[in-house]
Amino acid sequence: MNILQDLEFRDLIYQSTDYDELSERLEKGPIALYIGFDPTADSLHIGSLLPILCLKRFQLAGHLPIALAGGGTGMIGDPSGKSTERGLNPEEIIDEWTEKIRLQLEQFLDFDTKTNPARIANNYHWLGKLEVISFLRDIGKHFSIGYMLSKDAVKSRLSTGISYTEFSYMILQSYDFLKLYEDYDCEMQAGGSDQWGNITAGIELIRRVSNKKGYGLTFPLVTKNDGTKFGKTEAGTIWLDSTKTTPYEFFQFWINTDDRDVIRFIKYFTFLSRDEIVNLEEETVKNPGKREAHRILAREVTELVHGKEALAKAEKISQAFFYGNVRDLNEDEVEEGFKDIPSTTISENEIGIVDLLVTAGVSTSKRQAREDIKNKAIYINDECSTEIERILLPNDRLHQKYTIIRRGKKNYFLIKWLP
Ligand code: 629
Repeated sequence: MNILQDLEFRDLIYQSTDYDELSERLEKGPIALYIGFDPTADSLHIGSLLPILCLKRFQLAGHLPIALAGGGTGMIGDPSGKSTERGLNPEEIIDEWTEKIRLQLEQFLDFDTKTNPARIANNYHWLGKLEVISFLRDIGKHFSIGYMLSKDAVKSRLSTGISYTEFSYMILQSYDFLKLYEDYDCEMQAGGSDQWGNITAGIELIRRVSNKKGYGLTFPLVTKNDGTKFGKTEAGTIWLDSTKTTPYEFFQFWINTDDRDVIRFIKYFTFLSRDEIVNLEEETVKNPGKREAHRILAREVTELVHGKEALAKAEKISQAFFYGNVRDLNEDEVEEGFKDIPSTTISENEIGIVDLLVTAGVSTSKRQAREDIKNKAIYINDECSTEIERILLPNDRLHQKYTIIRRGKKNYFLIKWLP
């Protein structure tokens, strides 16, 4: 299967410039292609993962990926897909974020292979040097206002408002494509479906300035069957930075994929082969209760983003919760696993269980606490605790500082003891 057939099998192609021409060009030999990522936060999130993995797919197929960090465009703000004007962040912050994003992008691509090494660029290097007079004379002249107004990102904002700053964004992204074409022979730009307007504007600029042919490709927006937004949970955005979203949370996010989405996400986010995916799909239809596809999805993506070791830890924490043996977790694992679980700090050296249950919000009243204990619903460090008079002592602490309370099957609470 060639790269286009693979992308098609995975339903990864949303729009492209003339398909037959593109297909012919890709058959001819390696093509350099790029995708841009603006520093709008101090980390990329899983919304960027699909495009990053597509760069990797192209590299694995022998092509030359360029990951572009938008140190310059990040100073302006892309109106694509945004219904309101964005605030401008301070330049020092954007510089810091650009560097972090550059490092994240690096980890997914191969820079050492002799045949088709990946490259990384930061458009601040050229956009930051542009002079307003030459910019307007040399580049601005190629953009008619009518053309710019016809782009969705602008058109949709005319009634609600768009500044000249954001209006100009497409010119900068177009200039990037031209620049990368000239300096790196980069013939193709890809991106999410929201980037189609910017990509085609760049192709148009390349045609006008250099009389050369540019190619464009977009991926579908990742949707979910339940209609909620992909990449967010109640706890917030799923980031690629492990200090913002722990590998355990990351793993859980994928494990919790809706059954109706799981095969589609395996196609989007893993490098499983077509045969493996087809088999897995059959297996899932036969045996949906096994959740084999969910496990494979979570394992593959967590390993891709966080590595083998972090995956092993995430799986260990997940199992401890599932089988009720949190006692086996080491200090690190408790911290990672309980990051988002309600916790209470206790300054006493010892405390009666009924008081503790009320203080920690496990039970709503002392009466309820006694009731819960009698009903065998309370577990201390995953051991059922039936004694109403029990006093929690220092040796009820894991790693000298934690006690884990569970009510029923899966309501966990963390007690942190002050030393
Ligand atoms: C300069 C900047 C370029 C080319 C692209 C860019 C960034 C682009 C953009 N992209 C989104 C972003 O940075 O805003 N103008 O958050 C984001 N992208 C990945 C996918 C996307 C897109 O990084 O293209 O569609 C999300 O899936 O929204 O010369």
